[in-house]
Amino acid sequence: MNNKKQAILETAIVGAGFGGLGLAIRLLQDGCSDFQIFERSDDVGGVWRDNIYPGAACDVPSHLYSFSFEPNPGWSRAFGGQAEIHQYLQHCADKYQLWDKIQFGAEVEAALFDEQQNLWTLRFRSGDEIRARAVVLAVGALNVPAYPSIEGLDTFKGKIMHTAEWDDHYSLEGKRVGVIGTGASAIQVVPSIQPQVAELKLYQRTAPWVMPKRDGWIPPVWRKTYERFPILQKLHRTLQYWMFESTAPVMIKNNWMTRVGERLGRRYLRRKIQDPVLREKVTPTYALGCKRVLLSDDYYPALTKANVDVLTQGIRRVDETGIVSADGSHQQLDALILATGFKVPAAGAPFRIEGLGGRVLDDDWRGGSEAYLGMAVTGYPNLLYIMGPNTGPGNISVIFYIESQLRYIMAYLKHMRERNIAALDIKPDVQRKFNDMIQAKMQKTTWVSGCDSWYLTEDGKNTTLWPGYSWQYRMQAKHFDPSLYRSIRTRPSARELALEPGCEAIPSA
Ligand code: N01
Repeated sequence: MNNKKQAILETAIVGAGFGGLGLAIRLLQDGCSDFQIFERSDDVGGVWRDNIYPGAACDVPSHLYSFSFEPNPGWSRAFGGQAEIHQYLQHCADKYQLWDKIQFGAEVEAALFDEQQNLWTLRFRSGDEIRARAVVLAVGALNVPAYPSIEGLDTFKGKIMHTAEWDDHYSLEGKRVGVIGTGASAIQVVPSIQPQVAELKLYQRTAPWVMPKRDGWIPPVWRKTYERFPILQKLHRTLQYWMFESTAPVMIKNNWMTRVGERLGRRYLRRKIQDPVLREKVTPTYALGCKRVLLSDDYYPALTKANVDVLTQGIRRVDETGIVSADGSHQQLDALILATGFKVPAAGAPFRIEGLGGRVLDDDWRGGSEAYLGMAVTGYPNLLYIMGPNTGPGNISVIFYIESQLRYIMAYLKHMRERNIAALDIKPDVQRKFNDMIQAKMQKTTWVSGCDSWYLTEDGKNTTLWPGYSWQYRMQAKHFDPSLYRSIRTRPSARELALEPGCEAIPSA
Protein backbone atom coordinates (compact mmCIF):
# COMPACT_ATOMS: atom_id res chain seq x y z
CA MET A 1 0.00 0.00 0.00
CA ASN A 2 1.27 3.43 -0.84
CA ASN A 3 1.86 5.38 2.34
CA LYS A 4 2.18 8.68 0.55
CA LYS A 5 -1.30 8.41 -0.88
CA GLN A 6 -3.13 10.35 1.79
CA ALA A 7 -6.25 11.44 -0.08
CA ILE A 8 -9.31 11.00 2.06
CA LEU A 9 -11.73 8.35 0.94
CA GLU A 10 -15.42 8.99 1.14
CA THR A 11 -16.09 5.36 2.05
CA ALA A 12 -13.71 2.62 3.17
CA ILE A 13 -15.17 -0.86 2.99
CA VAL A 14 -13.53 -3.63 4.99
CA GLY A 15 -14.01 -7.08 3.46
CA ALA A 16 -14.57 -8.35 -0.09
CA GLY A 17 -17.23 -10.97 0.52
CA PHE A 18 -20.92 -10.68 -0.32
CA GLY A 19 -21.38 -7.56 1.83
CA GLY A 20 -18.36 -5.58 0.64
CA LEU A 21 -18.80 -6.43 -3.04
CA GLY A 22 -22.53 -5.75 -2.86
CA LEU A 23 -21.97 -2.29 -1.42
CA ALA A 24 -19.27 -1.54 -3.99
CA ILE A 25 -21.65 -2.48 -6.81
CA ARG A 26 -24.40 -0.34 -5.34
CA LEU A 27 -22.05 2.65 -4.96
CA LEU A 28 -20.87 2.36 -8.55
CA GLN A 29 -24.44 2.02 -9.78
CA ASP A 30 -25.17 5.27 -7.93
CA GLY A 31 -22.24 6.98 -9.63
CA CYS A 32 -19.98 6.94 -6.56
CA SER A 33 -16.43 5.89 -7.19
CA ASP A 34 -14.75 7.39 -4.16
CA PHE A 35 -14.45 4.22 -2.16
CA GLN A 36 -11.99 1.43 -1.66
CA ILE A 37 -12.37 -2.10 -0.40
CA PHE A 38 -9.70 -3.39 1.98
CA GLU A 39 -9.37 -7.16 2.04
CA ARG A 40 -6.91 -9.04 4.22
CA SER A 41 -6.73 -12.03 1.88
CA ASP A 42 -5.71 -12.25 -1.78
CA ASP A 43 -9.06 -12.87 -3.40
CA VAL A 44 -12.71 -11.96 -3.11
CA GLY A 45 -15.26 -14.35 -1.62
CA GLY A 46 -14.98 -14.23 2.18
CA VAL A 47 -16.21 -17.48 3.72
CA TRP A 48 -16.76 -18.89 0.23
CA ARG A 49 -13.08 -18.40 -0.54
CA ASP A 50 -11.93 -19.84 2.79
CA ASN A 51 -14.18 -22.84 3.44
CA ILE A 52 -12.88 -25.38 0.94
CA TYR A 53 -13.48 -28.53 2.96
CA PRO A 54 -14.98 -31.44 0.96
CA GLY A 55 -18.72 -31.00 0.53
CA ALA A 56 -18.73 -27.28 1.46
CA ALA A 57 -21.94 -25.90 0.05
CA CYS A 58 -24.76 -23.57 0.85
CA ASP A 59 -27.90 -24.70 2.61
CA VAL A 60 -29.96 -21.93 1.03
CA PRO A 61 -31.04 -22.43 -2.61
CA SER A 62 -28.67 -20.91 -5.17
CA HIS A 63 -31.21 -18.54 -6.73
CA LEU A 64 -31.98 -17.12 -3.31
CA TYR A 65 -28.36 -17.11 -2.21
CA SER A 66 -27.22 -14.54 -4.77
CA PHE A 67 -27.80 -10.84 -5.35
CA SER A 68 -31.27 -9.97 -6.63
CA PHE A 69 -29.57 -7.37 -8.85
CA GLU A 70 -27.13 -9.93 -10.28
CA PRO A 71 -29.08 -13.12 -10.92
CA ASN A 72 -27.18 -16.11 -12.22
CA PRO A 73 -29.29 -18.23 -14.57
CA GLY A 74 -26.45 -20.73 -14.82
CA TRP A 75 -26.48 -22.17 -11.27
CA SER A 76 -25.71 -25.83 -11.77
CA ARG A 77 -27.23 -27.11 -8.53
CA ALA A 78 -30.31 -26.34 -6.48
CA PHE A 79 -27.91 -25.56 -3.61
CA GLY A 80 -24.66 -23.98 -4.75
CA GLY A 81 -21.35 -25.57 -3.87
CA GLN A 82 -18.45 -23.56 -2.45
CA ALA A 83 -16.52 -23.33 -5.74
CA GLU A 84 -19.54 -22.17 -7.71
CA ILE A 85 -20.48 -19.50 -5.15
CA HIS A 86 -16.87 -18.34 -5.05
CA GLN A 87 -16.89 -18.12 -8.87
CA TYR A 88 -20.13 -16.16 -8.73
CA LEU A 89 -18.48 -13.55 -6.49
CA GLN A 90 -15.45 -13.42 -8.77
CA HIS A 91 -17.85 -12.90 -11.66
CA CYS A 92 -19.42 -9.97 -9.77
CA ALA A 93 -15.97 -8.45 -9.30
CA ASP A 94 -15.26 -8.92 -13.04
CA LYS A 95 -18.55 -7.63 -14.33
CA TYR A 96 -18.59 -4.50 -12.18
CA GLN A 97 -14.83 -3.94 -12.58
CA LEU A 98 -14.19 -4.06 -8.87
CA TRP A 99 -10.69 -5.54 -8.88
CA ASP A 100 -9.00 -2.13 -9.03
CA LYS A 101 -11.15 -0.96 -6.16
CA ILE A 102 -9.87 -3.70 -3.88
CA GLN A 103 -6.66 -3.49 -1.90
CA PHE A 104 -5.68 -7.09 -1.19
CA GLY A 105 -3.42 -8.15 1.66
CA ALA A 106 -4.71 -5.19 3.65
CA GLU A 107 -5.52 -6.45 7.12
CA VAL A 108 -7.03 -3.74 9.27
CA GLU A 109 -5.61 -3.64 12.77
CA ALA A 110 -7.48 -0.64 14.14
CA ALA A 111 -10.08 1.96 13.22
CA LEU A 112 -9.75 5.26 15.07
CA PHE A 113 -12.17 8.18 14.90
CA ASP A 114 -10.70 11.67 14.78
CA GLU A 115 -13.24 14.00 16.37
CA GLN A 116 -11.56 17.18 15.13
CA GLN A 117 -11.81 16.16 11.50
CA ASN A 118 -14.69 13.73 11.82
CA LEU A 119 -12.69 11.20 9.90
CA TRP A 120 -11.77 7.60 10.47
CA THR A 121 -8.22 6.36 10.30
CA LEU A 122 -7.78 2.74 9.32
CA ARG A 123 -4.49 1.32 10.48
CA PHE A 124 -3.22 -1.80 8.73
CA ARG A 125 -1.01 -4.59 9.96
CA SER A 126 1.64 -3.35 7.52
CA GLY A 127 1.79 -0.05 9.43
CA ASP A 128 0.10 1.88 6.62
CA GLU A 129 -2.84 4.10 7.32
CA ILE A 130 -5.66 5.60 5.30
CA ARG A 131 -8.35 8.11 6.25
CA ALA A 132 -11.99 7.91 5.32
CA ARG A 133 -15.21 9.74 6.00
CA ALA A 134 -17.23 6.57 6.49
CA VAL A 135 -16.19 3.03 7.25
CA VAL A 136 -18.35 0.05 6.39
CA LEU A 137 -17.44 -3.20 8.11
CA ALA A 138 -18.35 -6.07 5.83
CA VAL A 139 -16.11 -8.51 7.64
CA GLY A 140 -18.61 -11.34 7.76
CA ALA A 141 -19.97 -13.12 10.74
CA LEU A 142 -18.16 -16.45 10.63
CA ASN A 143 -14.54 -15.97 9.77
CA VAL A 144 -12.51 -16.77 12.88
CA PRO A 145 -12.26 -20.55 13.40
CA ALA A 146 -12.99 -21.68 16.94
CA TYR A 147 -10.57 -24.33 18.24
CA PRO A 148 -11.93 -26.50 21.02
CA SER A 149 -10.11 -26.45 24.31
CA ILE A 150 -9.48 -30.17 24.68
CA GLU A 151 -6.61 -31.40 26.80
CA GLY A 152 -3.70 -32.65 24.74
CA LEU A 153 -4.95 -31.37 21.39
CA ASP A 154 -1.53 -29.90 20.62
CA THR A 155 0.19 -33.22 21.34
CA PHE A 156 -1.51 -35.10 18.51
CA LYS A 157 1.14 -36.29 16.05
CA GLY A 158 -1.24 -36.89 13.13
CA LYS A 159 -2.81 -34.29 10.87
CA ILE A 160 -5.15 -31.71 12.44
CA MET A 161 -7.40 -29.58 10.24
CA HIS A 162 -10.15 -27.14 11.10
CA THR A 163 -12.89 -27.27 8.45
CA ALA A 164 -12.38 -23.55 7.80
CA GLU A 165 -8.62 -24.03 7.30
CA TRP A 166 -8.65 -27.11 5.12
CA ASP A 167 -5.41 -28.43 3.66
CA ASP A 168 -6.44 -29.81 0.28
CA HIS A 169 -2.95 -31.22 -0.31
CA TYR A 170 -3.50 -33.71 2.48
CA SER A 171 -5.14 -36.95 1.34
CA LEU A 172 -7.59 -38.70 3.65
CA GLU A 173 -7.62 -41.79 1.45
CA GLY A 174 -7.51 -44.92 3.60
CA LYS A 175 -6.90 -42.96 6.80
CA ARG A 176 -8.43 -43.35 10.24
CA VAL A 177 -10.15 -40.02 10.71
CA GLY A 178 -11.78 -38.38 13.71
CA VAL A 179 -14.31 -35.58 13.21
CA ILE A 180 -15.20 -33.42 16.19
CA GLY A 181 -18.53 -31.62 15.91
CA THR A 182 -21.89 -32.20 14.28
CA GLY A 183 -22.85 -28.72 13.07
CA ALA A 184 -23.43 -27.38 9.55
CA SER A 185 -19.81 -27.94 8.48
CA ALA A 186 -19.59 -31.48 9.91
CA ILE A 187 -22.75 -32.72 8.23
CA GLN A 188 -21.29 -31.68 4.89
CA VAL A 189 -17.76 -32.99 5.41
CA VAL A 190 -18.76 -36.37 6.91
CA PRO A 191 -20.67 -37.78 3.89
CA SER A 192 -18.08 -36.32 1.52
CA ILE A 193 -15.08 -38.06 3.09
CA GLN A 194 -16.82 -41.21 4.32
CA PRO A 195 -16.33 -43.20 1.07
CA GLN A 196 -12.58 -42.59 0.99
CA VAL A 197 -11.50 -43.03 4.60
CA ALA A 198 -10.76 -46.35 6.30
CA GLU A 199 -12.54 -45.41 9.53
CA LEU A 200 -14.49 -42.35 10.54
CA LYS A 201 -15.05 -41.63 14.22
CA LEU A 202 -17.61 -38.89 14.67
CA TYR A 203 -17.48 -37.19 18.06
CA GLN A 204 -20.94 -35.83 18.74
CA ARG A 205 -21.63 -33.66 21.75
CA THR A 206 -25.15 -32.63 20.77
CA ALA A 207 -27.30 -34.27 18.10
CA PRO A 208 -28.43 -31.73 15.50
CA TRP A 209 -31.86 -31.48 13.88
CA VAL A 210 -31.46 -32.55 10.26
CA MET A 211 -34.07 -32.10 7.54
CA PRO A 212 -34.01 -33.24 3.90
CA LYS A 213 -32.21 -30.80 1.61
CA ARG A 214 -33.59 -32.03 -1.73
CA ASP A 215 -30.47 -30.96 -3.55
CA GLY A 216 -29.76 -31.88 -7.15
CA TRP A 217 -28.52 -30.73 -10.53
CA ILE A 218 -30.50 -28.05 -12.32
CA PRO A 219 -31.11 -29.45 -15.83
CA PRO A 220 -29.50 -27.42 -18.66
CA VAL A 221 -32.93 -26.82 -20.17
CA TRP A 222 -33.93 -24.90 -17.03
CA ARG A 223 -30.73 -22.90 -17.07
CA LYS A 224 -31.35 -21.94 -20.69
CA THR A 225 -34.95 -21.04 -19.87
CA TYR A 226 -33.83 -18.75 -17.04
CA GLU A 227 -31.35 -17.13 -19.38
CA ARG A 228 -34.00 -16.45 -22.00
CA PHE A 229 -36.78 -15.52 -19.59
CA PRO A 230 -35.26 -13.83 -16.53
CA ILE A 231 -38.73 -13.24 -15.18
CA LEU A 232 -39.06 -17.00 -14.62
CA GLN A 233 -35.91 -17.06 -12.55
CA LYS A 234 -37.21 -14.10 -10.58
CA LEU A 235 -40.45 -15.94 -9.98
CA HIS A 236 -38.57 -19.03 -8.87
CA ARG A 237 -36.52 -16.94 -6.45
CA THR A 238 -39.65 -15.30 -5.06
CA LEU A 239 -41.24 -18.70 -4.53
CA GLN A 240 -38.14 -19.96 -2.76
CA TYR A 241 -38.12 -16.86 -0.59
CA TRP A 242 -41.68 -17.42 0.61
CA MET A 243 -41.13 -21.14 1.03
CA PHE A 244 -38.19 -20.53 3.37
CA GLU A 245 -39.87 -17.56 5.03
CA SER A 246 -42.87 -19.72 5.86
CA THR A 247 -40.62 -21.87 8.07
CA ALA A 248 -39.95 -18.92 10.40
CA PRO A 249 -42.80 -19.67 12.83
CA VAL A 250 -41.64 -23.30 13.04
CA MET A 251 -37.98 -22.52 13.65
CA ILE A 252 -38.21 -19.32 15.64
CA LYS A 253 -41.38 -19.18 17.66
CA ASN A 254 -41.14 -22.32 19.81
CA ASN A 255 -44.84 -23.12 19.64
CA TRP A 256 -47.07 -25.96 18.40
CA MET A 257 -45.70 -25.53 14.88
CA THR A 258 -42.22 -26.19 16.25
CA ARG A 259 -43.54 -29.47 17.70
CA VAL A 260 -44.95 -30.37 14.27
CA GLY A 261 -41.55 -29.60 12.73
CA GLU A 262 -39.89 -31.83 15.34
CA ARG A 263 -42.24 -34.66 14.43
CA LEU A 264 -41.27 -34.26 10.77
CA GLY A 265 -37.60 -34.27 11.74
CA ARG A 266 -37.97 -37.47 13.74
CA ARG A 267 -39.91 -39.07 10.90
CA TYR A 268 -37.09 -38.22 8.47
CA LEU A 269 -34.59 -39.71 10.93
CA ARG A 270 -36.66 -42.91 11.25
CA ARG A 271 -36.80 -43.22 7.48
CA LYS A 272 -33.05 -42.84 7.07
CA ILE A 273 -31.69 -44.74 10.08
CA GLN A 274 -33.13 -48.14 10.91
CA ASP A 275 -30.64 -49.16 13.60
CA PRO A 276 -32.38 -48.21 16.88
CA VAL A 277 -29.12 -47.68 18.77
CA LEU A 278 -27.71 -45.30 16.18
CA ARG A 279 -31.07 -43.60 15.81
CA GLU A 280 -31.27 -43.03 19.55
CA LYS A 281 -27.77 -41.55 19.55
CA VAL A 282 -28.54 -39.01 16.85
CA THR A 283 -32.00 -38.02 18.05
CA PRO A 284 -31.95 -34.37 19.12
CA THR A 285 -33.09 -33.59 22.64
CA TYR A 286 -33.80 -29.89 22.38
CA ALA A 287 -36.34 -27.71 20.55
CA LEU A 288 -36.12 -27.60 16.77
CA GLY A 289 -34.48 -24.35 15.71
CA CYS A 290 -32.69 -23.72 19.02
CA LYS A 291 -29.49 -24.49 17.14
CA ARG A 292 -29.31 -24.08 13.39
CA VAL A 293 -31.54 -26.63 11.62
CA LEU A 294 -29.35 -28.52 9.17
CA LEU A 295 -30.36 -29.59 5.69
CA SER A 296 -28.81 -32.72 4.24
CA ASP A 297 -29.75 -35.66 2.04
CA ASP A 298 -26.61 -37.66 2.70
CA TYR A 299 -25.62 -37.11 6.36
CA TYR A 300 -27.86 -39.74 7.96
CA PRO A 301 -27.13 -42.34 5.23
CA ALA A 302 -23.38 -41.76 5.77
CA LEU A 303 -23.73 -42.50 9.49
CA THR A 304 -25.12 -45.96 8.68
CA LYS A 305 -22.01 -47.01 6.75
CA ALA A 306 -19.80 -49.74 8.20
CA ASN A 307 -16.72 -47.53 8.49
CA VAL A 308 -18.54 -44.81 10.52
CA ASP A 309 -18.87 -44.81 14.27
CA VAL A 310 -20.82 -42.12 16.15
CA LEU A 311 -19.27 -41.58 19.57
CA THR A 312 -21.35 -39.78 22.15
CA GLN A 313 -19.56 -40.59 25.39
CA GLY A 314 -17.56 -37.34 25.24
CA ILE A 315 -13.88 -36.62 24.79
CA ARG A 316 -11.55 -36.88 27.78
CA ARG A 317 -8.37 -35.87 26.03
CA VAL A 318 -6.32 -36.11 22.88
CA ASP A 319 -2.96 -37.86 22.93
CA GLU A 320 -0.20 -38.37 20.39
CA THR A 321 -2.03 -41.13 18.54
CA GLY A 322 -5.71 -40.38 18.90
CA ILE A 323 -8.55 -39.60 21.26
CA VAL A 324 -9.31 -40.94 24.71
CA SER A 325 -13.07 -40.90 25.22
CA ALA A 326 -14.72 -40.20 28.56
CA ASP A 327 -15.32 -43.95 29.07
CA GLY A 328 -11.57 -44.58 28.84
CA SER A 329 -11.62 -46.13 25.36
CA HIS A 330 -8.91 -45.02 22.94
CA GLN A 331 -9.43 -44.42 19.23
CA GLN A 332 -6.32 -44.57 17.10
CA LEU A 333 -6.40 -41.79 14.47
CA ASP A 334 -4.28 -40.59 11.56
CA ALA A 335 -6.13 -37.32 11.14
CA LEU A 336 -8.37 -35.16 13.26
CA ILE A 337 -10.89 -32.80 11.71
CA LEU A 338 -12.19 -29.98 13.86
CA ALA A 339 -15.67 -29.09 12.66
CA THR A 340 -16.04 -26.94 15.74
CA GLY A 341 -17.34 -23.72 14.22
CA PHE A 342 -16.39 -20.09 14.57
CA LYS A 343 -15.79 -17.39 17.11
CA VAL A 344 -18.71 -15.17 16.41
CA PRO A 345 -17.53 -11.59 16.05
CA ALA A 346 -20.98 -10.20 16.83
CA ALA A 347 -19.83 -10.79 20.40
CA GLY A 348 -17.00 -8.34 19.87
CA ALA A 349 -15.35 -5.94 17.44
CA PRO A 350 -13.28 -7.49 14.65
CA PHE A 351 -10.32 -5.27 15.61
CA ARG A 352 -9.72 -2.28 17.85
CA ILE A 353 -12.31 0.38 17.12
CA GLU A 354 -12.09 3.72 18.93
CA GLY A 355 -15.00 6.12 18.62
CA LEU A 356 -16.03 9.41 20.23
CA GLY A 357 -13.96 10.35 23.30
CA GLY A 358 -11.67 7.38 22.71
CA ARG A 359 -14.37 4.88 23.66
CA VAL A 360 -13.56 1.37 22.58
CA LEU A 361 -16.18 -0.80 20.89
CA ASP A 362 -15.08 -3.98 22.63
CA ASP A 363 -15.68 -2.26 25.99
CA ASP A 364 -19.08 -1.00 24.92
CA TRP A 365 -19.96 -4.50 23.80
CA ARG A 366 -18.71 -6.28 26.88
CA GLY A 367 -22.26 -7.32 27.79
CA GLY A 368 -23.00 -8.40 24.22
CA SER A 369 -22.88 -6.55 20.93
CA GLU A 370 -25.69 -4.25 19.91
CA ALA A 371 -26.39 -1.72 17.21
CA TYR A 372 -29.31 0.05 15.63
CA LEU A 373 -30.69 -2.29 12.95
CA GLY A 374 -27.41 -4.17 13.32
CA MET A 375 -25.67 -1.38 11.41
CA ALA A 376 -25.05 1.81 13.40
CA VAL A 377 -23.50 1.91 16.88
CA THR A 378 -23.88 4.95 19.10
CA GLY A 379 -20.58 6.70 19.79
CA TYR A 380 -19.08 5.51 16.50
CA PRO A 381 -20.19 8.01 13.87
CA ASN A 382 -20.10 7.02 10.22
CA LEU A 383 -19.22 3.46 11.11
CA LEU A 384 -21.63 0.97 9.64
CA TYR A 385 -21.84 -2.76 9.90
CA ILE A 386 -23.07 -5.18 7.29
CA MET A 387 -24.28 -8.34 9.05
CA GLY A 388 -23.78 -6.75 12.44
CA PRO A 389 -25.49 -7.73 15.70
CA ASN A 390 -28.90 -9.40 15.54
CA THR A 391 -29.18 -9.45 11.76
CA GLY A 392 -28.40 -13.09 11.17
CA PRO A 393 -31.20 -15.12 9.62
CA GLY A 394 -32.59 -18.09 11.51
CA ASN A 395 -34.34 -19.57 8.51
CA ILE A 396 -33.51 -17.77 5.28
CA SER A 397 -30.85 -16.31 3.01
CA VAL A 398 -28.45 -13.88 4.63
CA ILE A 399 -28.26 -12.13 1.24
CA PHE A 400 -31.78 -10.82 1.82
CA TYR A 401 -30.59 -9.11 5.01
CA ILE A 402 -27.45 -7.86 3.31
CA GLU A 403 -29.47 -6.26 0.54
CA SER A 404 -31.74 -4.55 3.08
CA GLN A 405 -28.60 -3.14 4.67
CA LEU A 406 -27.08 -2.04 1.36
CA ARG A 407 -30.17 0.00 0.65
CA TYR A 408 -30.06 1.61 4.09
CA ILE A 409 -26.35 2.34 3.96
CA MET A 410 -26.71 3.90 0.52
CA ALA A 411 -29.43 6.22 1.86
CA TYR A 412 -27.27 7.06 4.90
CA LEU A 413 -24.23 7.94 2.78
CA LYS A 414 -26.35 9.87 0.31
CA HIS A 415 -27.88 11.91 3.12
CA MET A 416 -24.42 12.80 4.41
CA ARG A 417 -23.26 13.79 0.96
CA GLU A 418 -26.24 15.86 0.05
CA ARG A 419 -26.44 17.71 3.35
CA ASN A 420 -22.70 18.21 3.74
CA ILE A 421 -22.84 16.38 7.03
CA ALA A 422 -19.53 15.50 8.58
CA ALA A 423 -20.73 12.75 10.84
CA LEU A 424 -23.88 10.94 11.85
CA ASP A 425 -24.16 9.24 15.21
CA ILE A 426 -27.16 7.11 16.12
CA LYS A 427 -28.79 8.51 19.28
CA PRO A 428 -28.20 6.32 22.35
CA ASP A 429 -31.88 6.16 23.29
CA VAL A 430 -32.77 5.01 19.75
CA GLN A 431 -30.26 2.20 19.97
CA ARG A 432 -31.43 1.33 23.50
CA LYS A 433 -35.10 1.19 22.54
CA PHE A 434 -34.36 -0.87 19.45
CA ASN A 435 -32.32 -3.42 21.37
CA ASP A 436 -34.83 -3.62 24.21
CA MET A 437 -37.42 -4.48 21.57
CA ILE A 438 -35.10 -7.13 20.07
CA GLN A 439 -34.36 -8.74 23.41
CA ALA A 440 -38.03 -8.69 24.46
CA LYS A 441 -38.95 -10.53 21.23
CA MET A 442 -36.05 -12.88 21.80
CA GLN A 443 -37.59 -14.25 24.96
CA LYS A 444 -40.29 -15.96 22.91
CA THR A 445 -37.92 -17.70 20.52
CA THR A 446 -36.55 -21.23 20.36
CA TRP A 447 -33.02 -19.81 20.55
CA VAL A 448 -33.36 -19.17 24.27
CA SER A 449 -35.24 -22.39 24.97
CA GLY A 450 -32.38 -24.08 26.74
CA CYS A 451 -29.76 -25.31 24.28
CA ASP A 452 -26.25 -23.95 24.02
CA SER A 453 -25.33 -22.43 20.65
CA TRP A 454 -23.00 -19.96 19.01
CA TYR A 455 -25.97 -17.62 18.74
CA LEU A 456 -25.70 -16.84 22.46
CA THR A 457 -23.18 -14.96 24.58
CA GLU A 458 -21.83 -16.57 27.73
CA ASP A 459 -24.68 -14.89 29.61
CA GLY A 460 -27.25 -16.45 27.30
CA LYS A 461 -28.05 -13.26 25.35
CA ASN A 462 -28.75 -13.72 21.65
CA THR A 463 -26.77 -11.02 19.88
CA THR A 464 -26.62 -12.71 16.51
CA LEU A 465 -30.06 -13.41 15.05
CA TRP A 466 -33.03 -11.33 14.01
CA PRO A 467 -36.02 -12.47 16.07
CA GLY A 468 -38.66 -12.23 13.38
CA TYR A 469 -39.44 -12.46 9.72
CA SER A 470 -36.87 -11.20 7.25
CA TRP A 471 -39.51 -9.02 5.58
CA GLN A 472 -40.04 -7.30 8.95
CA TYR A 473 -36.36 -6.45 9.02
CA ARG A 474 -36.58 -5.16 5.47
CA MET A 475 -39.55 -2.95 6.35
CA GLN A 476 -37.73 -1.54 9.36
CA ALA A 477 -34.56 -0.86 7.42
CA LYS A 478 -36.41 0.48 4.41
CA HIS A 479 -36.26 4.16 5.28
CA PHE A 480 -33.31 6.05 6.57
CA ASP A 481 -34.61 8.49 9.17
CA PRO A 482 -32.04 11.24 9.90
CA SER A 483 -33.93 12.36 13.00
CA LEU A 484 -32.71 9.21 14.75
CA TYR A 485 -29.15 10.44 14.40
CA ARG A 486 -27.14 13.24 15.90
CA SER A 487 -25.65 15.18 12.99
CA ILE A 488 -22.20 16.41 13.76
CA ARG A 489 -21.33 19.81 12.28
CA THR A 490 -21.23 20.54 8.61
CA ARG A 491 -18.08 19.17 7.17
CA PRO A 492 -15.43 21.25 5.47
CA SER A 493 -15.83 21.51 1.75
CA ALA A 494 -14.46 18.83 -0.51
CA ARG A 495 -11.80 21.32 -1.64
CA GLU A 496 -10.55 21.96 1.91
CA LEU A 497 -10.18 18.28 2.46
CA ALA A 498 -8.71 17.60 -0.96
CA LEU A 499 -11.31 14.92 -1.54
CA GLU A 500 -11.34 13.07 -4.77
CA PRO A 501 -14.50 14.10 -6.57
CA GLY A 502 -16.20 10.65 -6.59
CA CYS A 503 -19.78 11.05 -5.48
CA GLU A 504 -19.13 14.61 -4.44
CA ALA A 505 -19.41 15.64 -8.05
CA ILE A 506 -22.67 13.82 -8.57
CA PRO A 507 -25.71 16.03 -8.22
CA SER A 508 -28.44 14.67 -6.02
CA ALA A 509 -30.95 12.54 -7.87
O1 N01 B 1 -20.07 -24.83 13.58
P1 N01 B 1 -21.17 -25.05 14.74
P2 N01 B 1 -20.18 -25.09 12.03
N1 N01 B 1 -16.01 -30.98 21.97
O2 N01 B 1 -20.81 -24.07 15.81
C1 N01 B 1 -19.04 -29.07 18.37
C2 N01 B 1 -22.51 -21.61 9.01
N2 N01 B 1 -22.33 -22.63 8.01
O3 N01 B 1 -18.90 -24.71 11.42
O4 N01 B 1 -23.44 -28.56 19.48
C3 N01 B 1 -16.93 -31.58 21.19
O5 N01 B 1 -22.54 -25.05 14.22
C4 N01 B 1 -20.38 -28.48 18.67
O6 N01 B 1 -21.05 -29.24 19.65
P3 N01 B 1 -22.31 -28.59 20.46
C5 N01 B 1 -23.86 -21.80 9.68
O7 N01 B 1 -24.41 -20.56 10.00
C6 N01 B 1 -23.16 -22.57 6.96
O8 N01 B 1 -20.69 -26.44 11.76
O9 N01 B 1 -21.87 -27.21 20.87
N3 N01 B 1 -17.65 -30.95 20.29
C7 N01 B 1 -21.01 -28.52 17.30
O10 N01 B 1 -21.54 -29.76 17.02
C8 N01 B 1 -23.48 -22.55 10.91
O11 N01 B 1 -24.41 -22.48 11.94
C9 N01 B 1 -23.07 -23.51 6.01
O12 N01 B 1 -22.53 -29.51 21.58
C10 N01 B 1 -17.45 -29.63 20.15
C11 N01 B 1 -19.83 -28.25 16.38
O13 N01 B 1 -18.67 -28.54 17.12
C12 N01 B 1 -22.14 -21.92 11.23
O14 N01 B 1 -21.52 -21.74 9.97
C13 N01 B 1 -22.13 -24.53 6.09
C14 N01 B 1 -16.51 -28.93 20.92
C15 N01 B 1 -19.74 -26.81 15.95
O15 N01 B 1 -20.86 -26.52 15.20
C16 N01 B 1 -21.24 -22.75 12.06
O16 N01 B 1 -21.28 -24.09 11.59
C17 N01 B 1 -21.28 -24.56 7.16
C18 N01 B 1 -15.78 -29.67 21.88
N4 N01 B 1 -14.90 -29.06 22.67
C19 N01 B 1 -21.39 -23.59 8.12
N5 N01 B 1 -16.54 -27.62 20.55
C20 N01 B 1 -24.01 -23.39 4.89
O17 N01 B 1 -24.47 -24.38 4.40
C21 N01 B 1 -17.47 -27.53 19.59
N6 N01 B 1 -18.01 -28.74 19.35
C22 N01 B 1 -24.39 -22.03 4.42
